[in-house]
Amino acid sequence: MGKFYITTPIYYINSVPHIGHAYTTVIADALARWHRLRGDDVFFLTGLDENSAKTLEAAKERGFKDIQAYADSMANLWLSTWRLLEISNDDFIRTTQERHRKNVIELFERIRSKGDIYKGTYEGLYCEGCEAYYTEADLIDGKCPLHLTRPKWLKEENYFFRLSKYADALLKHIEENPDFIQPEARRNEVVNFIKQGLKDISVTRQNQQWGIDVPGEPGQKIWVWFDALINYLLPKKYWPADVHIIAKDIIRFHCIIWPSMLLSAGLELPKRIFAHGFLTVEGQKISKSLGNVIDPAYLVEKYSADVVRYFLIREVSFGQDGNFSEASLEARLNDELADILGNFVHRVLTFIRDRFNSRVPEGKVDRKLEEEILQRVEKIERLLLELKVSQALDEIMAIARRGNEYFQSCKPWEAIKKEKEKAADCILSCVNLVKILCVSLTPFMPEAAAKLAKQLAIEVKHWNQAKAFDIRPGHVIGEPVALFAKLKKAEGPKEKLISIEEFGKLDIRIGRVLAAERVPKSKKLLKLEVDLGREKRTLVAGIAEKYAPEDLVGKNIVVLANLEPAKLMGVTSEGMLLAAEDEAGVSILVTDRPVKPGSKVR
Ligand code: ME8
Repeated sequence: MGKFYITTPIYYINSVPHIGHAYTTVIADALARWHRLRGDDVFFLTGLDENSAKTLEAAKERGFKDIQAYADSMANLWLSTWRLLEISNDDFIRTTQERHRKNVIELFERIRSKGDIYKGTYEGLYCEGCEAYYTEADLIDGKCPLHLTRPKWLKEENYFFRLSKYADALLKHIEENPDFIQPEARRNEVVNFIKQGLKDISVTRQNQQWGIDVPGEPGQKIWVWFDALINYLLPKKYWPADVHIIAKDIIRFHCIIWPSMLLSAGLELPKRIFAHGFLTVEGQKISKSLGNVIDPAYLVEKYSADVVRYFLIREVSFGQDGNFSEASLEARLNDELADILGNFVHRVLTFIRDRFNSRVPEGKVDRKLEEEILQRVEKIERLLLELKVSQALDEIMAIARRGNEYFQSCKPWEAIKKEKEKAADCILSCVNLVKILCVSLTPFMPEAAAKLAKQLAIEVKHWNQAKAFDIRPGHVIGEPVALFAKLKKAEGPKEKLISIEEFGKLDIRIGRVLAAERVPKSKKLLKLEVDLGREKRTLVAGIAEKYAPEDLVGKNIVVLANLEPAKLMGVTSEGMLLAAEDEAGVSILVTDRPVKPGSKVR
């Protein structure tokens, strides 16, 4: 088998990972795992782009004096997110590492020695978000199309890279290698852009404090994109990359600048660059300011890594734009993973356990079904070679769907009563389908597939195991367990909401604390005497770890006044003080002016 070197972009560390990053990384991971399963010599590289001016800004914003310490903490966060998502990268590159700096300098010097780097003055519109110069024609209403901000006018003495020199060679390469840039729409976009003419680009920056120094000229830093792209050269023995997976936002850097740098340096070009679409969240662009950045770790904790991986790969046809919503994730979990896949597998395995004493029965395989399924597996293989991951997963699910239909049509639970052989034939074919599902799902949902392999009492070692009905009569299976728990259907909004009348049942009032003391022998409880307007009440509140009694006297607090009295450590509490709680502990609710005691809260 061959070598397979796959990469993701290296992500900026000014922000935390979100599902857009998870999308690219999960897809690259599934492909890497699939190639490993085929026996290929795989190298899967992901990492972080740390030398950006954005890193410096973000570190300062968060009060870090030591920028590297900030970068280290972000690297931990990104790495732990990838571990949670079962990402199986072979290395994790950080551009602040010395091994990367060395590679950058080496390539810079190599390109310089070819006469393709020269000194000049640059003046132009600069987008700080992209860290790139733009021409008027690139802008929409004078703004960067990606960041929707107005670029600044910048004039600097820089080093330039002779990008213009490579336009023809690049066009020729794209023409001769139709797979080089995918999908086709992106390829056309790149071709049109090159045909408009390429200008030389400045590849160093003046007056920056963070980044890689141009050798011998500490006043100049190497431009972050020139630096970042070189990360891909890290595993030298695996170069050229078989595929760079990126999204459409960074195609010009990857499909124009990067190949030109490589042409200049006399290195091979990557074999393929696949630019997928952009995900929105609930229909909106993912952005910090919109507050819709979903932490993949949260989703993993709630639904498991496999479910998140499945959803990300399955939801959007790879290459197209798509949308993320928790409701559609839950629908796919219930309707596909639990009802189709989980159901089929569980029915077959429990049938073997209950009716055949966990032993695969003697019988005849349905040759027609076998042929149909093996053709599907071939199709899956073809799709994966073409990077059509969502379609491949769809095809795998079609096998599960077919399995359910088959099981349903031969009704082994009835056949077993009169025609035991017919039931045995059906089950022998079905258990082979379960095995094929197990093998083919391994790259996509590694945990669920491992669980299933255990139930089948098989070891998944090679993709070829998906290409045969080789579970034979007599094979003893393990204990069946449900693979995916179905979520209870979320209650309709009417049932979840309460009416204003229901809210009105709560008698919430302002109380003024007259006296406070610790409840003896309790670390948590304080006893408060509270003026509620017409009456005085005793309240017991679990806030002693955060508040000293003297902090509270005179404060206007919020009290649920019509709560049944309750005895706490021997003291009767006649109502409840309201407080909020987060990781830092409790925080009592108070009014922002001395409202009259007894006032109602609505
Ligand atoms: O561009 N939908 O880093 P970055 C889908 N450091 N994918 C998304 C996405 C979304 N809404 N948002 C981000 C950089 N991505 C540079 C790369 S490489 C030499 C340097 C994914 O942190 C997608 O893969 O902005 C996109 O290309 C990448 O994150 C951009 O990551």
